[in-house]
Amino acid sequence: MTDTEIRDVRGRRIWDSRGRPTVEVEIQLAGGALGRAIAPAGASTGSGEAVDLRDGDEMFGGYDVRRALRAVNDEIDQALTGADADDQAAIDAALIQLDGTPNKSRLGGNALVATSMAVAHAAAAAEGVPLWRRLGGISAHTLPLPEIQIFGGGAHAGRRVDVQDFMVIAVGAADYEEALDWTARVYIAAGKLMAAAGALQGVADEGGYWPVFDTNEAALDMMVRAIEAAGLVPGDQVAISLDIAASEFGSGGRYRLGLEERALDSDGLSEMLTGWLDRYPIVSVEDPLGEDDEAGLIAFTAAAGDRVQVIGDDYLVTNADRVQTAIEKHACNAVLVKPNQAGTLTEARAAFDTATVAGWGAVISARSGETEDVTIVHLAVGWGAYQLKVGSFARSERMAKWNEGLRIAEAIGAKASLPPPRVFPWG
Ligand code: 2PG
Ligand code: MG
Repeated sequence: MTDTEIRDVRGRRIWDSRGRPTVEVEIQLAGGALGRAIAPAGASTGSGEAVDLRDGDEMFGGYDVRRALRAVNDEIDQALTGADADDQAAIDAALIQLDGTPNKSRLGGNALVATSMAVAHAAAAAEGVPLWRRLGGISAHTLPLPEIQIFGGGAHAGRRVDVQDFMVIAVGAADYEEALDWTARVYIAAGKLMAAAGALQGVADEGGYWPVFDTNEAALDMMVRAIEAAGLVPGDQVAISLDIAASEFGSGGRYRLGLEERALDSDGLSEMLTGWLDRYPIVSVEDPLGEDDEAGLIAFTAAAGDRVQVIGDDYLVTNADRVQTAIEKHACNAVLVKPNQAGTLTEARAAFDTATVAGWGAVISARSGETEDVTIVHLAVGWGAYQLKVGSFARSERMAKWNEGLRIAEAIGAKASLPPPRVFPWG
């Protein structure tokens, strides 16, 4: 028996940032080490994602997770007890095989991802190091560039505006700490400008201001004003990043902007977005077209991929095979990596590696339903990911992650650095 042999797998029901039940898993190792992780939950999910197992009955709008917890405490506990937590790949392969479905629907992507991440934490604890250090080794020193939401829209704000995330990236910041300082200044400035306009109405699901705007583009104007009001230079110091989440307002190449009462075809939406690229300091656009509109994604990437990062989220769903296909088809030039879209850390890592080996960008990302779990920050540093997306600069389920990055930067010390500027060569 080794110290890293799994002694016990325990699931418990806890609550996420939307007040919905979610799965927490604790892994106890023979040597006494403990690992714990919590499953997040998306709202604008891609159809190819690993599926959360929800009870679907009258409790909590069908969102209860008693069945997923039973899976953890019965089948998963039995299968993993005695296995070696040191071998993440073998653990994840066992979880995938035990579930037996292509989309993790039998045991639940929520049960699987919480287990997979808890195993990683337990193995790190057994080694006596934080997870980022276990994954990245002693040479890990790169902090991810934060992508931080200022206005939340789409499915996270009752579709008040169509575009889902209006974010900033502090492209000119000298280090991680300064990137957060600058973002805090922009966030505060945006709140003051919204208040002055009589448009401050609280925040959306990820902590960005509620988007009280007449058009989607008006939010972009406000972003630029907020960056300037914070005393920063739009584009040079702080750039704009968007998640259009187009699958939420269109399918089959037909899109409907509810706010502006406009219908667009794929070319029309592409043209609208490239027009924004001409007029605003935008460095990154996620899901510009719907997940089923591959031709549209290819056309957009051909038109704009040399001056902006084009991220696939709903379209790629953290799946290495899909990333490989998209690389061959030039359908994007970056991937969003959400561990719970894949269901296990090994699969998420494969999607990340497939992208980065091809020279693509890769953004490790939280979900709109989150908790105090900070695993993704450790993955970003440990895997050497250049970017991290966590929602806004408010609400503790978001701040827990940004703050964990500060602790990791401090632990790395003088060698801690942001990625080289070539992340956004067009910035
Ligand atoms: C996204 C995420 C995070 P959700 O679309 O990128 O903003 O949203 O977790 O609801 O899928
Ligand atoms: Mg997205």
